[in-house]
Amino acid sequence: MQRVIIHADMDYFYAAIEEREDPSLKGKAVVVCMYSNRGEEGGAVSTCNYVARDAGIRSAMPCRQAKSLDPDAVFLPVRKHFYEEVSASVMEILRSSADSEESFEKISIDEAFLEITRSSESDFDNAREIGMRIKEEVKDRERITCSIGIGPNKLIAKMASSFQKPDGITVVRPEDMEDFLRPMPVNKLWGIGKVTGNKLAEMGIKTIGDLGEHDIMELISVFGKNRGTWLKQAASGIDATPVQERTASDQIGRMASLMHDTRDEEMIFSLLEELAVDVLSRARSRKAGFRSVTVTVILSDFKMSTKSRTFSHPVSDMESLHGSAKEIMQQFLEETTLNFRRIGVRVGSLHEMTGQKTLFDF
Ligand code: DCP
Ligand code: MG
Ligand code: MG
Repeated sequence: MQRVIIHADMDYFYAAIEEREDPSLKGKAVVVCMYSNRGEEGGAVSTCNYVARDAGIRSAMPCRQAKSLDPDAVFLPVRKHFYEEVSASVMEILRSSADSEESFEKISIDEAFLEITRSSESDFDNAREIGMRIKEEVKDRERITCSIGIGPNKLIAKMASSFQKPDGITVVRPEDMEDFLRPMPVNKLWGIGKVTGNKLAEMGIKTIGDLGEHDIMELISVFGKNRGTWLKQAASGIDATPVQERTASDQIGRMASLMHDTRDEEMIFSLLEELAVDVLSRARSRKAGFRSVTVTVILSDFKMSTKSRTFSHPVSDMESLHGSAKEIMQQFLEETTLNFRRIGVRVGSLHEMTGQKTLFDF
């Protein structure tokens, strides 16, 4: 079956969140800076919005240089905890659009791959519709934009998402893959860094098309067998690597925001129960028992904490899950006076339960 993969990447992520939080920033150049212990002078640009990019400001540039490029730009310090929370919400939207829990792969704070082979029925027009829906949902729920790339594999999807930025969507069908890649500068090929880029330039290879036509034996003699073969294949858009959650394949979890920041126990415990019911039904549909229950809370200061309970043997009943989740939550409530913003429930150390009856089967 023809694979269909989406890569989604948020636009100017940290700066977009700052813009959303303070509408007076709209239209201004916004630069988010990672300040060092030398204070404002020693920092580097983490990211900036597109107004600032028009002035030539870029990620990793010294903040001092950014300031000289646009003295009117607004400089803000990085608020990592806050961005991580927005990231978690975005990832939930993306994960729920993938074919299954397992066909989702977060690759950084603002980007992920999703396989949609099944839900698109391998049709790239359907895939575009799914991509548009994701963009709308991210915009509605988080009030930021993202760019989406769709292709027959991860390599093409990743390169397609950066083709039209910001707020773009680019669909590359298998038959258009080579035309899409051929004219691009070779250092745009995903996986080529500075060192390889420089070596290729020395060899007179400027575009991805040049690389695809280059003698494979020469590539192998310069880069070694694995890397040389990879370069040749990647230049033709060949990539068979699966979309795979890198961590947490041994876990099932869900997080959600409370209606507003609160310590109201009724609100917190009713959401906790809803999450536990959802997690349990997913565990059961995977015929999985579990040996650990973890509760995560994000407080009003955006700090995240987790606590777990471990059982001596795998369980799969509501009482074990919900009962321990409630106990853990009670402990969190006793430990802090802050309001709760988001909560999550997760089960881990999954065990296959095939052939065994669970309490639910009776
Ligand atoms: N980031 C950082 N330092 C860098 C690069 C990135 O701190 N050198 C952080 C800030 C970015 C976030 O990671 O907002 C995501 O990185 P991206 O490369 O996706 O860049 P942006 O989302 O900011 O912009 P774009 O619209 O190009 O995706
Ligand atoms: Mg981004
Ligand atoms: Mg990114």
